[in-house]
Amino acid sequence: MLKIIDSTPAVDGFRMPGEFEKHHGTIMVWPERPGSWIYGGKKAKEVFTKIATEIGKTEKMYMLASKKEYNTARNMLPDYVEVVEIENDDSWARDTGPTFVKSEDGTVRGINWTFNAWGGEFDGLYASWDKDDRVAKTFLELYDYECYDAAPFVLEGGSIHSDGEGTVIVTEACLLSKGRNPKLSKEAIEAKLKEYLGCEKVIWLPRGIYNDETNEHIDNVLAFTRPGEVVLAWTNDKKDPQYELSKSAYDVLSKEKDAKGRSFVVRKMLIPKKPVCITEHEKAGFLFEEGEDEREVGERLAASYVNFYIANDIVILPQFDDENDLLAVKVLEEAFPDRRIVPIYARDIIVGGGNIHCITQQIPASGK
Ligand code: KQY
Repeated sequence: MLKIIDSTPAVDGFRMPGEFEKHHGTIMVWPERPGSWIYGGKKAKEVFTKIATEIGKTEKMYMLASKKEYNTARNMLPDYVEVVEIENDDSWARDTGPTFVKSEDGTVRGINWTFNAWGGEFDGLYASWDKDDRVAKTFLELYDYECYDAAPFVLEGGSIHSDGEGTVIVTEACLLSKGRNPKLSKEAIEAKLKEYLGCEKVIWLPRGIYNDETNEHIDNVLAFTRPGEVVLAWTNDKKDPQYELSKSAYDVLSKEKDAKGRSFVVRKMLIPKKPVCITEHEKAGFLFEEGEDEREVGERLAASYVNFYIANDIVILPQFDDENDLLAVKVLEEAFPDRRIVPIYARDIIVGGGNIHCITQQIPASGK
């Protein structure tokens, strides 16, 4: 039975570690939804397999799959990936999986947030999300993690980044959007983040990545590479709609200090030079349900190299077959001198609306 802790992480001395801290493992969810993964998800399944295979070499890898897809996942994935049967509506483990917190003595617990498909009745992306909303608790129960239940507070893991040392960064565009917690003020939302993530300071960037259907999650525009150091999605093209969005983030970061009083080292990471847009062939491969947000030919996707995932020893970086691909590799090589950068072609993920960080969720290692 799932053990719900009747308290909050802050009161109990728990905090959300940085993603760059040691992991026990990673959770992913096998791609299946026809409104996200085109042509039966053939290519998506291949790229998810590639990512899980890489991560599984360096930490425990859990792949959640529906009963219907269990055998396909089992047959495609290496033996060292644990395939777990859990029903779901889609594959965004960052948003539907638990967020983990850790105490000084090394105990790890999970948080369950309410998930409403990025905006519920207001501007959510699909009409029914009840299976996704159960994923976090089901995983915590199966693997015996104690749970802080933050429901009915609505939040996705992609909308927060923690440095593990008291600072969390979010975007106003997402956390203050009408489809999340419209009855809560900015101050009340910030208080919730402090209570559940055990942080002392929340930094609000105004915006995220242009046309990001999550209402501009932080994890597509900015990531911590270590405490005090971030990478920021950037363009030098003043005519690009991303320019003002990135500039507003840069202006905040240039003036702000983190919870420990440090100014930020900001590494700019150019977005793909050529906008990544839906093709006719891609559009024809989707099967949308009633009430689901549909893609259009020519629609610009929120493609950003910042949506990378830090695993033990490696960083998995999305690539778009673009002239800026290699620049992104170089930025990460500088930011992570002790990790191997693993570039993976990720067009087959971004057509679903997110990227490598959005489909992964880290579980911190227990112990000191
Ligand atoms: O970016 C994410 N964290 C999720 C993207 C969801 C897209 C749904 N089509």
